[in-house]
Formats: sequence, C-alpha cells, structure tokens
Amino acid sequence: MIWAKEETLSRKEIEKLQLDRLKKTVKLNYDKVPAYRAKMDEAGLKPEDIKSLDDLKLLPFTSKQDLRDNYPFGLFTVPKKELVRIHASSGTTGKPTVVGYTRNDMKIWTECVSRIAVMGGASDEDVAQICFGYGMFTGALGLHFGLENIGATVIPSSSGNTQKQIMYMQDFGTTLLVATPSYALHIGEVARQMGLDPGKDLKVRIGLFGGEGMTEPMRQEMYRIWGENMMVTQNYGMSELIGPGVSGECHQLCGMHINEDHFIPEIIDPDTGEVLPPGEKGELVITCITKEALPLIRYRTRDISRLMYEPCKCGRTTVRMENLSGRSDDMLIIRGVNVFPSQIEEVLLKIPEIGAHYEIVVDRKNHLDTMEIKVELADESLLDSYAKLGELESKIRANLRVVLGLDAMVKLVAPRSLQRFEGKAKRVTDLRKQ
Ligand code: DLL
Repeated sequence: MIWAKEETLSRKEIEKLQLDRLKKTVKLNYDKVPAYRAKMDEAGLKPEDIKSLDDLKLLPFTSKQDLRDNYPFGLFTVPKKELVRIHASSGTTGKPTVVGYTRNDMKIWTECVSRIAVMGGASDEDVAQICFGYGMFTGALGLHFGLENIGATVIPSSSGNTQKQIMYMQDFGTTLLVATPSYALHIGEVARQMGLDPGKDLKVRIGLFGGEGMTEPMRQEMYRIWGENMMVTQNYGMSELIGPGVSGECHQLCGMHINEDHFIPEIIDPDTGEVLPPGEKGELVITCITKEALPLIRYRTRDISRLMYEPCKCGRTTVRMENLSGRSDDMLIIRGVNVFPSQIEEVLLKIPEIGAHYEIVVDRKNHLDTMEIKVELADESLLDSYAKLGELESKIRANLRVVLGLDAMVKLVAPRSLQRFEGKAKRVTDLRKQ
C-alpha cells in the first residue's frame, strides 16, 4: 500500500511543488531569521533570486554550528508561543541541538512517519511496540504519532528492561518492532536466552529500524535471529530536519524513498561543497520546504549517501537515497587510510563463526595509529581450541585487509561479553582524541 498520492507524482509535478515551496521557505528564513538573512546578504542573494530548483545551489548551507551559535531558538522563524513541542538531540559534549515544532509541523511530521511506516509494511492491523527511548530523542514520539495515525495499536514501552519488552511482545501479541538495529538484535538474543525462538514463539513480523545504520549483513543477522519471514526495513531521519520521517525503505529494499514534497535532497562533495551529479556518492544535504518553526535550508547532514532516481518497482516515484555508508565525521583516518566503521561491520558479519557485536578501538602508539577490533565468537565451542581461534583470527585479519587495505589487530572474545546497547550503539573508541 502507498499512503499518500504525493509519493507517486511525476518528476515534473514534484519539481513544480518543490520550487513553489522552496521559494516560500527561503523568503520565510530571510524575513524571520537574522542569522540566515546575514548569510544571504553576504552572498549577495535575495529571495527573488531563486527562480528555479537549480538556483538552490546558490543558497548558503546551514550546519550544526549555526544551530549551536544560535542556541536555543535563534534559527526559529516563529515566536516560542507558537511551538507545541521541543526536542533536542543528544550531544555528547556541550549544549544539545534544539528543534521545535508548530502545530502544523506536528501534522507534517506525523504524515511523513505514517508514510515510511506503511512503506515498511505497517497497517492498522499491527500492534507496534516502540523500543526507542522516549524523551528528547525524536525517534520514539515520531514513530509513536505516525503509527497511531495509521491506526496501529501502539505500545510505548521505551527502551531497556529487555525481558519485560519480551513479556509485552508475548502477552500483547506485538507484530511490529520499532528499535535501533542494534537494540533489535539484542532483544532477539535475550529472547533466545529465555528459551524462545522469536520467529516461532513471537508474532513480530515487521521490523521498522532506524536511528543508526544497518548494513546488509546486519539485515541477514536480523533474519537469522528474528526469523526469515520478518519484513526488515530501515528508515532515516535527523532531529534538525524533523526527526524520523525523512525517508524509508519499501519492500523492494533498494534504498530509502525520500519524502520529496517536504525535503529536497542534494549530494555534495564534503570538501568543496560542490553539488555532485545524480548517482554520485557524497554528503547528503537536505532543505526542508514545508516546515514552519525550523525550516533549515541546505542543511549539511554529514551523512554519506547517493541518490537514485531510477523508478522503483513499488510504484513510488520519489528519489531513493542509498543506505548510508556512514557519517563523514565517523570516518576514521588510520595511517592515512580512510575507514568507515560500516566497512568493518560488512566484513565481520559475513563470517559465520562470529556474532554481530564488535568494538573498534583506535589508538596511537609510538606515533603510529593502531586499530584493535574486538569481536565476539558466535558460540563457546571454539574457545577450547587455540589452533582454531588462531586460524579464525587470521581469516578475519585477511578479510579486513582486503577491504580496508590495512592491518588491524583482531581480538576474539567470549560470546555475550561485549557491551549491548538499548539505543544507538557506540562501536568506536578513538583514544587518539582523548
Ligand atoms: O536518529 C532520527 C531517527 C530516529 C531516524 C528514529 C529514524 C528512526 P538524530 O538523533 O538527530 O535523529 O540522529 C541523526 O542518525 O544523521 C544519521 O547519522 C543517523 N541515522 C538515522 N537514521 C539512520 C539510518 C534520528 N537509517 C543521525 N541509517 C543521522 C544510518 C542513520 N544512520
């Protein structure tokens, strides 16, 4: 099923809509946000200069730093009284990034999330358990309102207390699970430890995952743990842009459809800021064209992706973004080589003898970068044989060397010994920064 007719407009129709909305949004920012007006003035631009979608590239970027510089409400286009909700993203240091919604923004957000939920197979028949942490994170309340809107029965169980989550699943007949991919794996593992086979003993048939990346081998691991019949999709979003609801995968699993009547995507070269031709990989930049309170223009997401305009078999005409390769600020530079944690995950999860949990520790010793990857064994049986452990370690190192082009230390650890995460997983510790 397709939730909204806007998901199937022709390219010409969508572009017309985008241009009208872009013009209004640029004017709104120019009139109401002194910081953005100053940037446009500096670039010698007036709202009337935006005459075609191609002119988008003339506009100045917005970045996280702009939000910081204007903390908390300086980039908002409306007085605080018009806000009905505030969220904030979890900065690890300093002040958080604050975002706000008018009543109309809430409607748009709900609509966008309803679309991506339906893309992932959700319907009013579903009992949806939301295992994102409720609070300032946009994930839980975003999915909550979107799923309620399509008529699903929502269980706001939040994250943590995993055994109780499983009890709710059994007792309430949960059919749809909302979580980060890493927490979904953890819940599945705990269910198994409780003697359940999630594919048979639970009714969960849809996984709507997001908030962090899910590589293809991780999706395979999800089927292994939750059962082959689970519909596993991921969706993408960001607090600054709206929260969840920017894009989501449909059943074809060929990238995430962007809600293009609300967001205009571009891909740029992260170093030069130049817009790249369709199909090339680079940093995703998004312009919000329907929001009222915080309609960010050309927001630099730091996420690395590619746009795909080829038609999708699902019938939607909206452009798809490739599942992220990572964030430009997640990229590790090890002895001069660029390494994305997702590349490491791809290698590790293809090796059957090891589990889905890993930790990457980067350090500098004697002026040389080192990388140690701690990997969990899938089961205890190998622990008894030094020879087999050594062989496995060499195999992992060799596979990593082929993909990364550099040598990493590999440390095999006992099953279930690495930390588990109830929200977004933290897989990398870079001791060079401390
Ligand atoms: O994570 C919004 C969200 C919640 C999206 C729940 C989907 C589901 P933030 O906390 O602001 O917002 O974090 C945004 O998370 O820039 C990406 O780096 C990462 N991210 C979100 N979804 C995905 C995904 C929410 N499907 C940051 N794949 C983004 C990879 C993702 N990374």
